[in-house]
Amino acid sequence: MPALIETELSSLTLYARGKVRDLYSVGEALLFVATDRISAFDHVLATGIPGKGKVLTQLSLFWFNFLKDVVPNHLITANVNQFPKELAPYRDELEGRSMLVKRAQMFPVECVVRGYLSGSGWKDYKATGAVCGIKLPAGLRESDRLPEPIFTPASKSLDGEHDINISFDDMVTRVGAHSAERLRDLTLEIYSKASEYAERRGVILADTKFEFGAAAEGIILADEVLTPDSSRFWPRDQYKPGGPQPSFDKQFVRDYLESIRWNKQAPAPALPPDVVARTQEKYFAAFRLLTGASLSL
Ligand code: Q0Z
Repeated sequence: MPALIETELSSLTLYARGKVRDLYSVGEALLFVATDRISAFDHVLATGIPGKGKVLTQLSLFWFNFLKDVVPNHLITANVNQFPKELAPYRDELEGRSMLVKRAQMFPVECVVRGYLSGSGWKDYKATGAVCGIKLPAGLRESDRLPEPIFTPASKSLDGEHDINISFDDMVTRVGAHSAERLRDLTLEIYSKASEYAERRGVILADTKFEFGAAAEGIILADEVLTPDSSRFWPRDQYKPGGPQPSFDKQFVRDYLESIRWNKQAPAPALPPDVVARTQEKYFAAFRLLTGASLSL
């Protein structure tokens, strides 16, 4: 199975290209395609991970279904047989890795929730004793579980690349108090339900990010949800607070890039076949652990 690095659905209008996802306009709807691209240290690598986009798509579909009684979502269908006729030429390329989704008016804020102290949250806490203005108890260590999950919104920087943590008051300024409160409450409710489930299945969901939009039916959950690209997944059986945790999916990639002492400047290097194979197996393992099903590609 070769990796799908880039889609080129030439009869469609490209709506947006992200680091690893491609989004096209299809009439009133959007076509969301997850490629096999992988990023590390903020760069897309020269090698893809075959099947990664399928794993992430199938995992998002699992969570959309798991959460459907908490919040409606943007999915129209992921069944290529139900896609509009204009997508027929691309059927084989799209199967398993794409979703036809409702166009929503996206809220200009990333809804981040943290159950554990890691990444920018840990940096912020070390410097200020707070994360996004939320005061936390003294004496917490890196990767510690928080007394309760916290909502730490972020906004896209102007280059669209990095997220910048903002306070809840900043979020209110951007989306209004009513929407800000509803998005916060939904984010915490989704995290609570999903993280409790994941932990029972051996995966700690340290933090994650949701994007919501407004549609005819009200607020809907959009984008991808609770995938290793939008979340920090840690293997529960290796959890050891007091330092950084190994990444469920990208640890072999990071270790390899450190071992070759890549300077983290473009161009990003390629990965050797064994790193690709072991990383691919981690994505399949995450899918099996969380859904109880094995993915056949
Ligand atoms: C998501 C993004 C991607 C690049 C726009 N249902 C929706 N309605 C309107 N807009 C979006 C969605 Cl999901 C939307 N993004 C993020 C996704 C590639 C950027 F696949 N941008």
